[in-house]
Amino acid sequence: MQIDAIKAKSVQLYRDVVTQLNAIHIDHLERKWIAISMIILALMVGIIVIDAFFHGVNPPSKVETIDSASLHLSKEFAEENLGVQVDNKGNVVVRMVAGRYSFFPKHIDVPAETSITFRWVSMDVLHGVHIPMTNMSTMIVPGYVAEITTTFPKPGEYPLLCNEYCGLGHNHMWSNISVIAKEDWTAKPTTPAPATQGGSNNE
Ligand SMILES: [Cu+2]
Repeated sequence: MQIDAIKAKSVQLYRDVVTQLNAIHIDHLERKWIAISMIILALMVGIIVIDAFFHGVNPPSKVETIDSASLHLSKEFAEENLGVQVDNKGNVVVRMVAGRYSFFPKHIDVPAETSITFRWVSMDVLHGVHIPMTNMSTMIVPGYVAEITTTFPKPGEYPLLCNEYCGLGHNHMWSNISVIAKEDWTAKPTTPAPATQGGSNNE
């Protein structure tokens, strides 16, 4: 009985709103523009929803959290684990810490034409990292791990800049990356590896 009453009230309310809207004079052209704006809005929201659910486009951190205050005590981001490492599957992983006003370590060597996974954390405030001439750009939000996988197509020197204002020294916050030809790159193995007799040792 009560549900019927609510239903009847809602229908009446809907009718009232429609009647009132019809009573307002809206110019024909204006009506068209309202429709166009609504279509654009629906398109934008649709793109965001499709990207989020079907293409996996999510915030860069993927909600992997970390305590910024105790990074030096964490296993992964302790000082001795920073920089370039090759894991046991042969993937190149770079771990870097951003802090006012530098990236640590200050300089790294990576191979060209190789997929490299960067893992970033912030020790203090919000930072950003951008490597000009590449598609590498992400925010480094304190408390989260930002992960990006990229490939440098050719050897060279690449600057690495902070692109989120983080304080008075922000414009001095940069590092650089030397991208070395794949065959010349010698990585520090994570586990003692047998001595290699020349040639490529990063496969
Ligand atoms: Cu900055």
